Amino acid sequence: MSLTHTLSRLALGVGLTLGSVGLVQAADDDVKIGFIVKKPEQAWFINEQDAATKLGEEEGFEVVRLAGEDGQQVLSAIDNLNSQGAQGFVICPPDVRLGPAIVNRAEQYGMKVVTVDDQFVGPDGKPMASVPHLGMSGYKIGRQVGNAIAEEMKARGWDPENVAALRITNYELPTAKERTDGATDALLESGFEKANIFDAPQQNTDTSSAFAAASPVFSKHGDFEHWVIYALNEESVLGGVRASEQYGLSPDQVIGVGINGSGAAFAEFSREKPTGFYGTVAVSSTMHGRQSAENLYEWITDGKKPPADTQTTGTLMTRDNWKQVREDLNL
Ligand code: FCA
Repeated sequence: MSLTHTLSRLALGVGLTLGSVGLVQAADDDVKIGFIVKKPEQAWFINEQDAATKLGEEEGFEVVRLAGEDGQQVLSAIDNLNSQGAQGFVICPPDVRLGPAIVNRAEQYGMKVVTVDDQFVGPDGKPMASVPHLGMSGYKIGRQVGNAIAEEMKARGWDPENVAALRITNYELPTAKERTDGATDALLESGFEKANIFDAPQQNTDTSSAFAAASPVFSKHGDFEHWVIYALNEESVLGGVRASEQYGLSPDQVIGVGINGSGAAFAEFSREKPTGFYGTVAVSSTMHGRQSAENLYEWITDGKKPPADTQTTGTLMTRDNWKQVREDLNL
């Protein structure tokens, strides 16, 4: 072997070694994940994205915050992430039935996907167990809502005969159905009149869609003296409460209990006078954001696939204890 040949092999060897060290470092430094949410303007999702971003800063990875308000926007968000070199993303999808399409696109790019809050549904109508998920234990939290309403009805001495329920529903979203089913079951067990429950199906999971769904229900059943209001989240319950006010009901005629414990509830509890929004079952969006991002990061860096389904719990938050609960849940 000639000297020059040997030297160039050596140089190549050194180059390769240095090159691979460089690569390893680059891989560590360059972890980038997306965090795509269906409602980027809602406090719950802002907090989740904030918490994930903060975790990334602490652990040295980058979080790209993106909106995915419909299927088209989600797919372009994934394309965008791929062109930025992201290795995966956390997503709360705008429609759970987009799951297979989202997984397909991610697989094309070799990206890892985990869901938060709303779990993908497969073509068979069942949850897509292959995609790691972290979300609320919907039925249990729903039961907490129903129990809180039942207790407050008792405290106010309401006669179930004169109490109607405005149940704002979203049956296309399984977690929403679990939550309102849980609340309904707990209410019925407490002695609520089944015939007094009226449905207001909402198109979406926000305040305006709930308001639109709720208004006609009040006009149609105006003969009830007292109302309770529940839904999949506090944004929707707030839509119902606003509709009750517009219809002319006073706060002492209404008990609305939501779910989330985000800025929407804090703003309501901070009003000088109580409204028909009595409380909300608070869940830590901070924990949802951090944990889902952490799970994905570990999957990318250590190859450790996150648990298939992690379910979180909630705490009742009212005007009386909201500041304390907020602190306890790190919100
Ligand atoms: C759904 C709801 C959100 C929040 C989340 C955990 O996505 O739309 O408001 O409750 O579940």
